[in-house]
Amino acid sequence: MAEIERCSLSGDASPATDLIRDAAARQRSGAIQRLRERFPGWDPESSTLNLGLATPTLASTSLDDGVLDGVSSAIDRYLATGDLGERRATLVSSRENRAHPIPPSIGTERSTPNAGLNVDPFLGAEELLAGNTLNLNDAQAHLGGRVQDLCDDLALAFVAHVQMNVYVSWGEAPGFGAHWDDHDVIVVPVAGAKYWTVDEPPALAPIKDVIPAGGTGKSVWSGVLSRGDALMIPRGWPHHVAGLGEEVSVHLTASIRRPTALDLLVHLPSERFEREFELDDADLEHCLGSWASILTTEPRVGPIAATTARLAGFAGHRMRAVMPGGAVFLDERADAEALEMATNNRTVRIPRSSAPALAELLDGWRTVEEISAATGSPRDDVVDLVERLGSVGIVQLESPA
Ligand SMILES: O=C(O)CCC(=O)C(=O)O
Repeated sequence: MAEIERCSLSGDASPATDLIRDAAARQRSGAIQRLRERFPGWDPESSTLNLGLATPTLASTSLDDGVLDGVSSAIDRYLATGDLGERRATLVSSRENRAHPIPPSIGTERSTPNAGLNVDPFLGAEELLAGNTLNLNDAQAHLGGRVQDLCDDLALAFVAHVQMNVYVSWGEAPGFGAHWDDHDVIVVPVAGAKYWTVDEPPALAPIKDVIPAGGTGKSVWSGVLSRGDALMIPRGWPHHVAGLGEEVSVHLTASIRRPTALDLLVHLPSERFEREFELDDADLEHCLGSWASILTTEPRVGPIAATTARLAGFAGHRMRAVMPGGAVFLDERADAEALEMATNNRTVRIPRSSAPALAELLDGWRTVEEISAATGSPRDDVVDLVERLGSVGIVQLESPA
């Protein structure tokens, strides 16, 4: 997105921006509540408030809600049939504890002109049995709607970029060895068990390439994780993993990338660096808003479903709007008729009279008819709003059964 002028989180104190801001805050609270239910024993709210220095937390996952059902076979199918680019999938060598692109020796490229690289199942199995680890990054779109829901809730709760990474290994595979990540991590085992050790962090809020990458040897937690457990490892806490016994082990890692001060400063307009450098509240609000406005979630439906829904005037379709960055307003572009928001890395103009309808869409799944009845907005205005929000990628749609 081109550099945008001033972002505001509070809006212009009009009824329209107040309504949207409050609905976005409720959307975030709803996500925090759902996370509490999915991970009993973990308090996402206190985690979202700290700067990544809370201690690791062991929680459980409520498996009966089906989040992990079918995930193992979805991973397998993706490895064998997906188009695995260099950063999408890696092979972590047990000798070097380092990730490499999938080597041509285990990749299959079908003989069609546009074929992409996949992992050959039998040759991949040989690598696993030799103690190497297969890793898939940013895999959430392939793991089913429940995993995507989890990613969306984490993104909303933490106001952060969230992606789901996958690790598959066999036996005593050592994976990456001791290392720390510059993002928060939630480990969710899917199959098999692994022994995890977490160390004290090497420094307060360590920065990559400044603080050494390995462990500190001062273990604060260790134990076996298997399906039904979840381990929250804050940014900067070194961890290492060892497989157990003769079984295939699969775990998901939600990586939650909250902004550091450096990430935020990147959003400061360049002319602010030319004057005597002193940040005021408006600068900070702009940096936070601009960071939040580039957060995205994965689309749920493609152009076929969107076209079908539009042709039907959305009749009977349930939909909701998801703004992972919350409400970010561009007050300088607003006028008496409309306000402008920055979301999902784009900007969208919204008639002020549509603010109640947007609040409904942020509050949960609704049909156009329900929104129209609840807000008194004419049906055509609600459809116009859905089209506007859809064109910036924040509408999730469910087709009628
Ligand atoms: O299993 C591995 O190889 C490393 C896993 C890891 O570090 C993680 O999930 O964050």
